[in-house]
Amino acid sequence: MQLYYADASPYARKVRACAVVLGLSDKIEIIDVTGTPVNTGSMPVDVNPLGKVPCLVTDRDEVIYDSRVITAYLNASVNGTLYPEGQDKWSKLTLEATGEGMMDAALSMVYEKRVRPAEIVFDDWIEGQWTKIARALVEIEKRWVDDLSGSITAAQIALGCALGYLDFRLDDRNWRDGHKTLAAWYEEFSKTDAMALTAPQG
Ligand code: GSH
Repeated sequence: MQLYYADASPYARKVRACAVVLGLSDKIEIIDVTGTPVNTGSMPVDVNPLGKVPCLVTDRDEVIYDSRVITAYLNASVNGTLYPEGQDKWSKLTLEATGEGMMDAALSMVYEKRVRPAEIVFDDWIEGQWTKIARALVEIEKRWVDDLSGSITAAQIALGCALGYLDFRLDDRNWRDGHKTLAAWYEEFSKTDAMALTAPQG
């Protein structure tokens, strides 16, 4: 399989981290690409019309994109346990969506500063996106602490990669302030192979 990948992308990291847990790393060739919506660079526009990473080309030449679809595919391909069935299945999927929503908000903040010309940067937009992340941090500590223990799930990986991206691109926001429980979890979770082997190099 081939995975179109960008080192800084938290979504791409999520796929790779899931592959580590599933024992699939050796089966995936990483193709590093770069680009943005305004300069597509080497992004995989020929295989993904959205021009985004991650994007997986399977051994059967099927193209699969959107990180959640890819992680579900990889998990199914080896009967993995990243998506446990059970009463709290929907809650776990919602935690995964929350992690991804944090990535969406953070990436939107980063694009606003790095891609948009300085004279038309919209500060209220940036703050609005940060508010989403701030609310999510509060909610995760209220609702999902129990889901953060036990064997690794796609939801935990999504959250870990979202927090890792905050450290990588938005560390001045000090997300740990007021979130000791989450900070302590992340400290330990960062040491797992899934996270340690996929940390952005910068
Ligand atoms: N929902 C998508 C997923 O989960 O895979 C989001 C992927 C995404 O936005 N990736 C960014 C990207 O490819 C990199 S972090 N940006 C280029 C673009 O939007 O044109």
